[in-house]
This record gives sequence, C-alpha cells and structure tokens, in this order.
Amino acid sequence: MTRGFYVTTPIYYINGNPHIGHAYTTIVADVLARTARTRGDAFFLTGTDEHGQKVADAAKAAGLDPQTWCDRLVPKWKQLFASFHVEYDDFIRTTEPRHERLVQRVFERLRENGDVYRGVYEGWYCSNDETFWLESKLIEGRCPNPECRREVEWLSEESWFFRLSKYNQPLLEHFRTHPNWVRPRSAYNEMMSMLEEGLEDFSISRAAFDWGIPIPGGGGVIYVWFDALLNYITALGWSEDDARFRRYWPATVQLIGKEIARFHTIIWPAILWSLGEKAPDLVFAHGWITLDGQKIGKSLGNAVDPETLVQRFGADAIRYFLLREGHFGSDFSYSEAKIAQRYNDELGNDLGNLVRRTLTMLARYRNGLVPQPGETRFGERFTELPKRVEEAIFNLQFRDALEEIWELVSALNREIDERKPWVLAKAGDEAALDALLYDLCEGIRWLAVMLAPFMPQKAGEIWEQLGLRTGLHGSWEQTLVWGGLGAQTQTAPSETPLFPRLEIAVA
Ligand code: ME8
Repeated sequence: MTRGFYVTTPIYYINGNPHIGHAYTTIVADVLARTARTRGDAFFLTGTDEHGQKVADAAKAAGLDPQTWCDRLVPKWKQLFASFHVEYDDFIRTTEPRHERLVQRVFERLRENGDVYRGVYEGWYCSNDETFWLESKLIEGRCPNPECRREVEWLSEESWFFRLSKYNQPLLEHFRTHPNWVRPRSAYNEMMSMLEEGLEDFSISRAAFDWGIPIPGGGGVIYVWFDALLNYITALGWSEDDARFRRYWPATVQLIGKEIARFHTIIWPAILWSLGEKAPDLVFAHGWITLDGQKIGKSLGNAVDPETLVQRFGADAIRYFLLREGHFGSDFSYSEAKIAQRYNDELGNDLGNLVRRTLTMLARYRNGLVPQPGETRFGERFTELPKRVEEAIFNLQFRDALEEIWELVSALNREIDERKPWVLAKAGDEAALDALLYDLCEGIRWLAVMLAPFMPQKAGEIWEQLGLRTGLHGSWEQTLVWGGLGAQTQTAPSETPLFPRLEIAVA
C-alpha cells in the first residue's frame, strides 16, 4: 500500500484565545498539505489540547466548568483557522470520546507490558508548563523556562510512571542512524545532549486534580502530555481502523515549536515503540515569532490578535509574510511595518502589478483574448522551476520556494520593461506582440499554480482573471507544461487590484 502524506501541528492549549504563533504552525501545515494534495493522498491534522491544570485554571477564572469553557473556546480556534483559509482534514479535541477511549487503551496496554508501573512521585512541578523539574534545574527556586519563571510547587503522591529510561539507548541509536529525523540541526543537537545526559522515568498520573482522562481502574487522571501526544494516532484510528492507520503512519512530518521538542522527539517515540509502532519520519521544531526580542505568547501577554491582522492586510498576505520572512526553523521578529513593506513591494508592486499590467495590455491590444503562442523566451528557461519549488516546499524551505517563484515574477516584469509591448504594438510587429503577451499570461498561470498552496485565495483570483475555471490545484507535472494556456481564452481582469496599496505610517 502506498503511504499517504501525513502532517500534524501541535494541539493547542485552549486556556485563552489563539494568537499569531498558533496561526503560524497551522498555516505552515496547510501549505504542506495543499502541496502534497497536488500529488495525491494527504491528511492534515490539527486540534486542541483541553485537559490539564492550565485549562482547568482558565475555566475556573472564568467561572465555568472546564468542559463548558472548552466548548466555548473551540469555535474561536476553528474560526481563526478558517479566516486564514486553512483546510485541515480533521480537528481533534482531546475531550472527545474517540480520544479518551484510545488514551485509556494505551495506558492499559503499557501497564500490561510493564512500561507503566506504580511508584511514588515527589518533585517540583510547574503547572504553567505542566512539567516536573529536577531541583538542580530550578532557578532561584522557580521554573527554569525563561518564558515562565513562575513558582513551582512540591508534589508528593503515589503515581504511575512511564519507563522512559528503558528507551534511552534505543533513542540514542535512532538519533545516530537517522540524523535528519529531527530538524533543524540545533534541535537535533539539543535533544542528543539530553539523551547523552541520561533519561529518567517520569510520572504520568495526577491524583491531586481531576480535569483529565481517568486512569482505568482508578487512581487519578492521566498526565496531560501523555494524553495529548496520543492525539496524533487517535485521529488515524489506531487500534480501531488498521487500514487507515497504516495508510498514514508513520507521519511524514510533525510540526512543532522548538519549546516542545523534548516531548515530541524523546517521549513520543518511546511511547510509540512501547506500543510497537514506529517513530514519525520527521519532527520539525520551528523557531519563534518574536516581538521586541521575546517569544509571542499567551503567558507573556504580548499576543498579537490574528483576526485584526487579517482585517488589515488580508489572510493571504499574512500567510505570505509568515512563510517568506524567516528561514523556517529560525526565530524571526514580527512587526506590522515589515508586513506592510512586503505587502506593498512584493505583493502589490511585483505580483499585483504584473497581473494588472499584463491583463490591461491584453485588453487593449487583443480584446482580452489570449493570443496564439509564438516563439517562447520562457518555456525552457523555467522548465525546472516547479520541481525546484516543490522540492523546497517538501524540504520545508518555504522562503527559498517563494524566492524561486519570485524569479519568475521578476523575469516577467523585466520582459515587459525591456521589450515594451506598446512599442511592438506601435511598430505593428503583431507576431512578436502575440508571442510576448502569450508568454506573460502563461507565466502568470504558472505563478497562480505555484502560489496556490501559499495564497489560495489570491491564486484563485488570478486564475479567474485569466479566465480559467478548473485545474488550479491539479498535479504540477501535468499543469505546468509551458503552452498549457489555451489560445483564445477570454480573460476577465478585475477592477480592484489584487493587493490594493496600503498607506502606512511607519514609525
Ligand atoms: O504546547 N512563534 O500548546 P500551546 C511560533 N498543548 N510558534 C508559536 C508561538 C510563537 N511565538 N507561540 C506558539 C502546547 N506557537 C501543547 C502541545 S502537542 C501534543 C501539545 C505555536 O498552546 C508552536 O507550534 O502552548 C508551539 O509549539 C505551539 O504553538 C504551542 O502551543
């Protein structure tokens, strides 16, 4: 059976409203899934992490029981993803019966095979990070996470443990034999040194509070991370729908922010191996969007409201910015001035004007009808471009992919500037004018196809302006053959520019 492409995002804590960081990972997953769908079968999962103290505390502060709170928050998250044109295949909530059932089954399975055992846990716990810390790691008695630094509490309770130490050697081995399974390199190296330091078993039950999945047979609830990680296989129907599970597992790529790399590249594969399943092919731990040098986040209170950004710049411009601004994997800083600049220069001037100028000339010289192709100056030169763009996307180098696409944008603009269609028209060189106008329209058609994963709505608008109806999301190999645009296609230029200029007051 051929395997489908499976991409996941973290499931997000819903202790508050979503911010731009959550939109970011989900948009990246969407770009991958949309590109993968042009080649065949793809499955894209996102969702919400609803158990644990953090969510329980937020509900309490709002005077609601946790379930009611979650039910009220989830629509906001779904709305956000819809505003950004995200098309996931499944949205999982950890309070759904399908998930609770699976987590309990896994717990029982691991208890039977001895990887989950009973002991006493004593230690320092940070409820904000839902993490136990060794005393030696605390900084002045507080949580060592630089983004948190909250007070930790001493917990002492009977507990169920997961035998992580048993997987220390297999993990080291896996990291050594699969040097690209965790990217970027910085995350790989950091995880490798944790493995070299040695792993300890850790507690996976909580007796002190009850907002979680009950441990089968009693004794508290299951630790929120143990519960949450399993979402990735719940959605595939692990232990219930084997054909579906085998079709997508191991995941092609699991996207996460770098702060949760330890959970996904050390604990997660260990749990999977304990179940007899494989580790994902790739975990990519991306960098942070920062504001004034600090990670944007709920806890710091510097969160940027994504809906406001959509209203101001449009969803596709934000998608473009997020993928174009930083190298995927590295941190990058956020500012509205930077978004506005890319919007006006790259989207408005380069791309938007190219489409407008071309279609205006076509209307003037050819009644808006695509002419017969002539001798092309582009076909050969760009034959390899789609392949290079695709490769960059599947290699998660989104910035490079967009830069490659912009080579074509610039080449087409240069062609207009240098060959001056108005001069050809005046000179009555009809054959040269036909060939040039055809190349420009065909180039724009190629741009729409390659930009569709990044800017689905704008690509759709370009497609319509070209007078095309279907095929925007088809296989690149078949669609991107130079000359594919039919002569005599009636174009339908729009009055409104694709990216109306923003007047910006930049501080
Ligand atoms: O960690 N820049 O949920 P969470 C880039 N529930 N990405 C950011 C970001 C920023 N400033 N802020 C958040 C959790 N993100 C757990 C995950 S998975 C089994 C459980 C993104 O609500 C990034 O993907 O804290 C990060 O890893 C995720 O949101 C954390 O979301």
